[in-house]
Amino acid sequence: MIRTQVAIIGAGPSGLLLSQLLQRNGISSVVLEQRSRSYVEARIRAGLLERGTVELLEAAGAGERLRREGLVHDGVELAFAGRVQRIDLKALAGHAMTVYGQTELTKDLGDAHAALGGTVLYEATDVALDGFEGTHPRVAFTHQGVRDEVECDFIAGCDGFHGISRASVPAGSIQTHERVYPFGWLGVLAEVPPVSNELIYANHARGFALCSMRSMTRSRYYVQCTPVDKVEDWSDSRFWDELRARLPAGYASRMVTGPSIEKSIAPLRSFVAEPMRFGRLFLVGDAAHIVPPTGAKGLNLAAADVRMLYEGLVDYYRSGSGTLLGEYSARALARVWEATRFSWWFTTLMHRFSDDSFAQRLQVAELEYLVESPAASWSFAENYVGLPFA
Ligand code: RFL
Ligand code: PHB
Repeated sequence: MIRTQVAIIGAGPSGLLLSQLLQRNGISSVVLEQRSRSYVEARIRAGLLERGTVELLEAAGAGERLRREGLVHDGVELAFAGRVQRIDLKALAGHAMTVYGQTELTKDLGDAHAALGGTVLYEATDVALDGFEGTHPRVAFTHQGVRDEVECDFIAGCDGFHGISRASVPAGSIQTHERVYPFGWLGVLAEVPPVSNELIYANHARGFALCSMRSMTRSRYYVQCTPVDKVEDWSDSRFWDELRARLPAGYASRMVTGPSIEKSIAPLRSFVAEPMRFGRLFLVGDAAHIVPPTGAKGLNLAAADVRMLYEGLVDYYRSGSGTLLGEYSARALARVWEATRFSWWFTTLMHRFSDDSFAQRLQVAELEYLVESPAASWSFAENYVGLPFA
């Protein structure tokens, strides 16, 4: 039996960041992760960090390489109807975004955590939560063939959309809201210089495309695909042809192509579970909510949850007051719904849903308004860089 203050399920960005922040404030935790460390660190996902996320990583002592290697982007480009328009995020909303891969961020957090002597039990299977509705929460698990248990004050469910934490809550205590979009994103990573210095979000009659990057020599590109497409359907040459077809001519002719290092398809969905607290169990990050990647909000929302929970836990252990912890669910959900709205809106604006020419013309009209109207550009920019914390 292991005794700790906070049991954390999942060693993704949410779980590692929370554990690290608690550790630096003298609060003990044990992280239980079902996969191996190398598997967790190889998962290619997000790439774009809000300023608040960067600050939290620095507070966790995991921001040194990020400061050195992260690419600061002051703007983004929107391509539609044959034109390209830049939105100056820095000038409009006062903040830039930082390009830094989730793979690198997870490695940095893992290293910082190990350096502080934090405990992560990788390949912990059959995790089972109990007692969180009372005063003695427990988490049972199997590690290296031995069944064991963590006794704790609180459980943080940081185990992603398919995790066990949300599934452990009695059905009558939780409400879920969901929108599944009729398309996916096919993503390719390639060792080629990015086509532009900034990200390009493209609305095209053939479907959405996104040009992102991981460094000045490594590009991350996406095209909208059907929900039934398989990675095997997409040879590298088919992918590059499709991407070029969806970009303005200047970019298409300039784009450097090369063999893919990774290729994967992600379905798109919006999902929110309410509340995010059940007695002594708190849901954090993708365990509680999913946004489509269009707004680059998923990882940033997870970090915002971590910030609020960590503040509540520090306050609880310092002052004995449960007030901030009691506000966790409402505070986190307020931000979650703002980001859910923005991600849904930007997804709806940029993707092709059907052959409906009326809908396509409306998208172009809205994009024209977005780039021409200072008020509309400002609204986009303040949401994209991340709304301020209350
Ligand atoms: P994770 O990363 O899913 O980690 C959960 C961890 O829990 C483990 N786990 C379990 N452990 C023990 N027992 C169990 N029963 C368990 N079940 C699961 C898992 O193995 C895993 O290690 O959730 P977390 O930490 O909340 O982090 C969330 C982010 O990973 C996610 O929101 C982002 O990747 C979303 N996202 C993006 N977010 C951004 O902010 N900016 C972006 O640019 C961005 N781009 C993206 C994205 C997600 C994408 N995909 C693939 C969905 C681009 C894509 C294509
Ligand atoms: C990425 O680089 O993977 C990325 C960037 C912006 C998004 C989504 C994904 O909106």
